[in-house]
Amino acid sequence: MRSGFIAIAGRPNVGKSTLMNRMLGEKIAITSSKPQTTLNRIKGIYTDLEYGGGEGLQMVFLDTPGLHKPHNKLGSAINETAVNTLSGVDVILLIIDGTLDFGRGDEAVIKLLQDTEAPKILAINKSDLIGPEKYLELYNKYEETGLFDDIYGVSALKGDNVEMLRDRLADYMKEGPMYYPDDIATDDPVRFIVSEIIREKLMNYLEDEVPHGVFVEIESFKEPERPGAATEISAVIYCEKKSHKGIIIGKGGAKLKGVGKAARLEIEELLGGKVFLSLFVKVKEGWRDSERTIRNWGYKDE
Ligand SMILES: Nc1nc2c(ncn2[C@@H]2O[C@H](COP(=O)(O)OP(=O)(O)OP(=O)(O)O)[C@@H](O)[C@H]2O)c(=O)[nH]1
Ligand SMILES: [Mg+2]
Repeated sequence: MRSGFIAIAGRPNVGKSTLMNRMLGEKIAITSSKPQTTLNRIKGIYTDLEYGGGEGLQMVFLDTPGLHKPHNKLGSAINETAVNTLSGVDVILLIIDGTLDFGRGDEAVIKLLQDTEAPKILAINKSDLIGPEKYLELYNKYEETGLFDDIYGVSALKGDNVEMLRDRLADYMKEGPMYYPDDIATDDPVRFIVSEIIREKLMNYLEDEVPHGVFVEIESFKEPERPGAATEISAVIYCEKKSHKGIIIGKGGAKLKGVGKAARLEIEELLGGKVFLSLFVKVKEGWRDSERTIRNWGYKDE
């Protein structure tokens, strides 16, 4: 068996989670068009028992929060999670957004990578949106750094070159154990995945500052009492301000209903059965700057 760990790193919103999901062929990490969607380290497991004529392959992907200049304690904590993930892996996959020009944020990421030991591969993502000139410009810029063993242009959204990239990453896997059973794509607990699905819908349906100050806590999770009955889930959505609570609930409760329905449909798919989902909204003033809350809610990498 060949196995190992791959850290997926890069600035916010470049498509890290989309690319991980695409490499796994399954949705594990939530995604949105807004930066700072991923707030924890999310594990995605790819197993191919047929690999190498039956030798077998297991690649453990670690999707990380986007590297950025933090503006609050939550930001610092998630940055730390991302940076910590870069050590101890077999290979680092840096992802950049091909539609953006190289800037100071990218410079900072390169500096950070210079201090890491693992070999590195670069993926220039969103290639579906750019022409060859833009691609070449970025390619040359990153090639110059001498940091990367290989550079690929990919589209996580369309799937272009993604398999090729995954095959290349497999080269870095070493003779080793099968870390996880071959039939699971993540070992994140169901409760966590459910809370993430709800948070994803909030990220998608809300605007401006509101979605970034949202935390979802699963209050209760009751398995169906008999076959065919619904799983009963109740969750609390915490937001940072009273005014945000109103926005989340919406006129006559319409917004929250929409979020609830979209989340329920996806949770039903995940669990393979009916779900009864109740959502409540509470305010926790300025929690993103509370060290204690961030720790309690599992955003601090210990
Ligand atoms: N056109 C296009 N859009 C993409 C591609 N990959 C990702 N996106 C979009 O880019 C946005 C961000 O994707 P995510 O996967 O959430 O990005 P991320 O890097 O995980 O972001 P954070 O978790 O916030 O750090 C989403 O709207 C995706 O649909 C791509 O190859 N092409
Ligand atoms: Mg992400």
